[in-house]
Amino acid sequence: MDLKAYLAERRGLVNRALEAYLPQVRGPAFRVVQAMHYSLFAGGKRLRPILCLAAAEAVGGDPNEALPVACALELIHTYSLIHDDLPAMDDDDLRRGQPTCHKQFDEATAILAGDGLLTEAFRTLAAASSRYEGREAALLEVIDLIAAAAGYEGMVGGQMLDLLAEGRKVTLRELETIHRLKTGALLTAALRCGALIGGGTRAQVALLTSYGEKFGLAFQVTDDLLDVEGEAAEMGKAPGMDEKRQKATYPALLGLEAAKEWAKRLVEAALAELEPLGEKAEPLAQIARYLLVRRS
Ligand code: GRG
Repeated sequence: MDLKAYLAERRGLVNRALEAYLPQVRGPAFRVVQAMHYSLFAGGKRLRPILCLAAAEAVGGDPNEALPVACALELIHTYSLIHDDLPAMDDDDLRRGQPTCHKQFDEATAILAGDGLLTEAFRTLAAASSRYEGREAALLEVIDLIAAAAGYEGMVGGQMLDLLAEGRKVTLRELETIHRLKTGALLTAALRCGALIGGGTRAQVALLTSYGEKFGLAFQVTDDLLDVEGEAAEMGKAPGMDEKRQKATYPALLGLEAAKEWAKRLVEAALAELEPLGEKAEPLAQIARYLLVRRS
């Protein structure tokens, strides 16, 4: 399997669907829609939607069926990046290789663009009900899971813990909790929801959820490693920001080599969860291995 071609094909599928779901830039409040478009189409790997589609595929479902759910996850992810970049949070100037939303527009517009994307995500899910006739219970479960993963028990809670940890020493356990919530919850939801909407059995959904939990942590460890070793041109943002802000990271807490070893062990553990799913889970296996060599 050619992973590069697979990712490019899936990114195209997701981008076309996102274009169709997002409202057109018009109307009296067009500026906020313009800002939503700007951040959504400023690049991005589309990792969460791709994982969602691949999870549906891994349980024998049709990935196209999972597109509305996949797109809702990307809308939420983009909102979180816009808000994370605001002066009140990380105060970043560059994201996905372009000026951040508040730099391109202004702070108030960026806040509203994030709010607009979050709201649109749930509208996209609600509008998908006609597509899932006879499977409304699965769709409701998906909506509940995504809300929990994005909200105070997930990403929003993780962001709060991260802000509260600034300027003090955190333990490895605390760091893991922050990342499990801040980044891991939405990644895990992508896999779980893809498996549910793909018609997976409870056992298959559980396997993909476990894969997601390990993948989520491995993703964060490799994100921390990229901040130390990555190149700005490839990452679309400046490296070295974690150290500058004295943020707790895996390389800072464990050392560079031990952090790399930890990422490898997490990827191996994620791969083990896929074994019972066989060939259909090959894309997910390759995406997990790719974490260890990613440059952005
Ligand atoms: C503001 C509610 C709120 C939450 C923000 C996700 C998040 C929480 C902040 C992002 C901060 C950050 C850089 C975390 C590291 C891991 C991460 C989420 C990286 C960005 O995700 P990618 O690499 O980005 O999938 P692209 O641009 O490819 O979509």
